[in-house]
Amino acid sequence: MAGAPLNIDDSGCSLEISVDETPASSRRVRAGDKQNEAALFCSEFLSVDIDQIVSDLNVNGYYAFPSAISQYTLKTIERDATQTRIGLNENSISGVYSEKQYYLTNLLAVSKTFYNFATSSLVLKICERYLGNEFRLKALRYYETYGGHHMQWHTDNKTDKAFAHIPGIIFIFYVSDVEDGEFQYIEGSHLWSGEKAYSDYTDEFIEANYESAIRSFKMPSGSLLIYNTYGIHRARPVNNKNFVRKSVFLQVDSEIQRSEPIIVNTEFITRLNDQISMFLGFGQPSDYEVFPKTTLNSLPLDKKIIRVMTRYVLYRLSRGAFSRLPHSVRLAVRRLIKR
Ligand SMILES: O=C(O)CCC(=O)C(=O)O
Ligand SMILES: [Fe+2]
Repeated sequence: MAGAPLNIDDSGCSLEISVDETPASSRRVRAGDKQNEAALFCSEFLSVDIDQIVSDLNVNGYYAFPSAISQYTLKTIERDATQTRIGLNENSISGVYSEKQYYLTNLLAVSKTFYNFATSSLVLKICERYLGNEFRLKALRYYETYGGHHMQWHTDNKTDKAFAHIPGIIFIFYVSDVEDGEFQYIEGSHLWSGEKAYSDYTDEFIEANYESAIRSFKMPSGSLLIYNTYGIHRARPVNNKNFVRKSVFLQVDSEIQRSEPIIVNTEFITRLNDQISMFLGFGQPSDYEVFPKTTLNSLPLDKKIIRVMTRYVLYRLSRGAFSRLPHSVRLAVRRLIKR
C-alpha cells in the first residue's frame, strides 16, 4: 500500500538517516533537507520570508501563497490517497466516504511524499516560529469535497468534544485548481472569536456582521493556505452535482499531550530527532476521536457501490450454491473451468 519511494531521478529528493550529531552528519542532513524541500515546494515558495508568514498570521489570521507545492508532490499524494478508496474487508489502509466527501486520514501510513512534507524543515520552522518550541501534529487528511456539501462557518480551536483554548495553525493546500468551493476566512476573527467560547457560527450571523471581512481563496492547484485555528472559516458551498475539490489538511497545535490517532509507516522515518518525535507524538496519547466519524451508513449508495455490492452478493451466492452440488459435479465443473 505504501506509495512508491521517491526516485531521486524523478524528484531530486532524498533523505539522510541521522543518529549522531557530528558536523559531517549534520551537513548531510542539511543537504538532505534542501533536496527534500526542492522536490516538495516550488522555488518561489522556498525563498519566502518566515517573518512575513508569522506577521500575516498575527495580523490577518491567515497567509496564502499561490502554487507553493510542486506538481510532483500533488500527483504523488493524490495517487497515494486514492489507491484504495473503498477497501471493505481489505487488509490495507483505505479511505472513507462521509456523504459528500471522501477522506483518507492515514496519509502518513501510505504517502512518503506527504510524510516528507509534514516533517519538512520549512513546515517545522513555521510551526516553531508561530507556536513556540512545543507543538504537535493534531490531525491530517487528504479529502475531496463534492457538490452539495455544506460546511458551516466555524473555528478549529476545539477538541473532539468541545471548544478549547489551544493555540494552533492549519496548513491546507489545494490538490486541484479551486475556482469554486474555495476556502474562506473572516479576516481578523482569530483576534476575537476566543471570547465567544463556541466554534460554530450561522451563515446569517456572518452575513449580517462580517460580510466585508470575508476573504475568499480561489487559487490554482498547489496553493498553500496557513491559518490561525481561532479564525472563523469554511469551504464555500457549491451545489453543482459534478463539482470536486481536492485538498490536503494538516493541523498543528501547542497541546502536545493529545492528538487524533497518528498512524505512521515506519519505512518513511529515515531521520528522527527530538523535534520530530514531539511533532509526531511518540509515546503520547492520541485518543481524540478521528475526524470524520463514519460508518457504513455514511457511504452514499451510488453506481460504484451498487456495482461492488452486486458483484459481492453474486459471488457469495454462487459460491454457496456451488458448495451444495454433489462432489462429482463440483469436480466436473472445476475441470471445465481449468480448460
Ligand atoms: O476545506 C476547507 O476549505 C476548510 C476545511 C476546514 O475548515 C476543516 O476541515 O476544518
Ligand atoms: Fe475548519
